[in-house]
Amino acid sequence: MKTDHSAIRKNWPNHYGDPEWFIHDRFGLFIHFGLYSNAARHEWVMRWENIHPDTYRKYFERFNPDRFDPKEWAITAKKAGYKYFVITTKHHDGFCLWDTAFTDYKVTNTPAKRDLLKEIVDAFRAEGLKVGFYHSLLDWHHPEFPVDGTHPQSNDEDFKKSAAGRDMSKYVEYLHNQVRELLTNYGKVDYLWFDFSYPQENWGWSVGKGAEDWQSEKLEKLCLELQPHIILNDRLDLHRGIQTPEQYQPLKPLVKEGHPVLWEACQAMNGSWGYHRDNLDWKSSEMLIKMLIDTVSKDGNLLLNIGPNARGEIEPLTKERLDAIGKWMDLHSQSIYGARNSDFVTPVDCRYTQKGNRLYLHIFSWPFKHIHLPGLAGKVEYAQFLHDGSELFFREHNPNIHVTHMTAEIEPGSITIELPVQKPDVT
Ligand code: FHN
Repeated sequence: MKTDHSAIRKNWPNHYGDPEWFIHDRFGLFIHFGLYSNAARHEWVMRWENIHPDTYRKYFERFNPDRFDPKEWAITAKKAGYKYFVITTKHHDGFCLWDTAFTDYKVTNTPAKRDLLKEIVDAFRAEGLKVGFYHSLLDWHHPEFPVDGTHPQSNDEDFKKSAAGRDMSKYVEYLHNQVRELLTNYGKVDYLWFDFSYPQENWGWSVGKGAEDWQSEKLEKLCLELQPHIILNDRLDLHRGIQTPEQYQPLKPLVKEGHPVLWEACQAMNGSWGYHRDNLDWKSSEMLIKMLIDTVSKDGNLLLNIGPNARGEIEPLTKERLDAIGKWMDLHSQSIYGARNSDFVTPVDCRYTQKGNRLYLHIFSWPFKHIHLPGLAGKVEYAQFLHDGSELFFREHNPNIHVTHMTAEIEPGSITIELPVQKPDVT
């Protein structure tokens, strides 16, 4: 069933910004870039390898992305069809990608010596993409962040003893101050992506932290005072905002407490958000295109990640996929932007995306000769193949268009379309 957007809007927090741009844009770029990019073994490398802060500091002392070109990033993102981006301002390791006044653990104190966040925001804004900030609630560097199971030194009993008296309220003051700084000094920010609360039951090996700990209500209020149009994700543990299924595709449009909600699947192209030199778990270009189609066919957004390497480059395996997605979007973005799910029954191994009275059929596995489209008989004036045949374009009640590729109805209530014999190359 087509989700009732009026129901979504009724249940959208009315103190949040208008999400219309988000619903239209559908496709966002997640960027994980920081000291872990130098380690090149996942953004949790400090925790997974229990790296002591003194050892991890070598990445700080050597952070100098000499081939960093934010304009090139922004142009590449635009060509790939992205409409907004979400950049890691600070990840769990506590390193700040901007010139913050609240810590020395920041990019302007590394050999990079520049406010990279400002350069990224300026470049992407110049290409017309909406601005999103990822901001980690966790902070393994801050001296008052209570050591928990996520912390790289959570196996170090002496360290945990020395950290016993940490004051969470002092850390939370720091957290709120930095969010204030980010939402004050970088112009219009459209989307804030907090990450992540973890009540005890989710992370047995941590002390667990929730909305009370982060003073989430106060933090949310601060964000909306500074940027009244902003939208937030659901990871302040307030159970509202953009729902963020991670690394999986929901089977149908997301519903929460009986009503449809706005959601965005966040996905990495391989098994790592931060650059990982050895990660072989790459999704193919075709799979990524199908993920985008699948997400929109369920009335959701896709936040597809890249992890630039230590030199600030988008490396070849990522670029190859972005180029393929861009080629497909160049031909078919009209079936993504402003489109949504359909209430027509979807044929096997296909997806529908719908925009007004236009229905787009996306063929995920190529049948031998015919596709059976239930429920369309008498509803479609015509159909035509667009380009590579990976979609059909149905426009209802528009007598000015010629019928093509249609065979006679084979049974009441359905139509069958005849496909070219050869499966064209989708990507
Ligand atoms: O721990 C982080 C992880 O490193 C990454 O940033 C993802 C992206 O959604 N969020 C957390 C895991 O849920």
